[in-house]
Amino acid sequence: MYDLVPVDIFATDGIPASHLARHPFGKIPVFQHGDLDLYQTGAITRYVDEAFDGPALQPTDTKARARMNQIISIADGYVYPHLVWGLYVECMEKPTRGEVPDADRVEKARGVARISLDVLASLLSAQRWMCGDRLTLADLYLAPMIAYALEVPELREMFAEHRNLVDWWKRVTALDSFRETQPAP
Ligand SMILES: N[C@@H](CCC(=O)N[C@@H](CS)C(=O)NCC(=O)O)C(=O)O
Repeated sequence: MYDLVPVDIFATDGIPASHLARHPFGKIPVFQHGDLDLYQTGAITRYVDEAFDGPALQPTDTKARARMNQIISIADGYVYPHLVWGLYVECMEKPTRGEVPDADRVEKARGVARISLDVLASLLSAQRWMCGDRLTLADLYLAPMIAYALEVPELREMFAEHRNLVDWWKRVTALDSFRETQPAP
């Protein structure tokens, strides 16, 4: 049982002070469990996996765990800044606000997007999930980022070049946890 509390960090009058007290960098998400306050998604997701019941989402095998951590890092370091901010926000969101996309940023993001999808397809290979037979945090980390990325027509085309990613995406979108955590429009 949990409460999901939306915070508008883009509010016109600035980030709410109560939120800044919880996240000094002013980002989302933040997490609270009893007397534990946490920010940084990597820390939150690993804690949730370890502190609550349910299937383990981190492999115990050292090599598979290293692979999961590598994919999480790729998601944070390349997929999120370039596919979500560099392409989704620039090409899909900005125009709806009457703003012009930053051409240099888009161009750079395009290059990183291609590498990112090639790399993810290669790491996925013929496996069911990113790190093998079992769903891990790597799949769940990528899921919301890929959902945004696939709103961008050119990324949809790039993604469709990888048959294994398309099949993986069908499995991800069929997860109850994915369907139940769709953001409000
Ligand atoms: N390293 C942080 C990054 C958090 C982050 O960038 N969150 C995004 C939303 S998912 C955000 O708050 N963006 C607003 C901004 O950059 O102003 C984490 O892993 O939690």
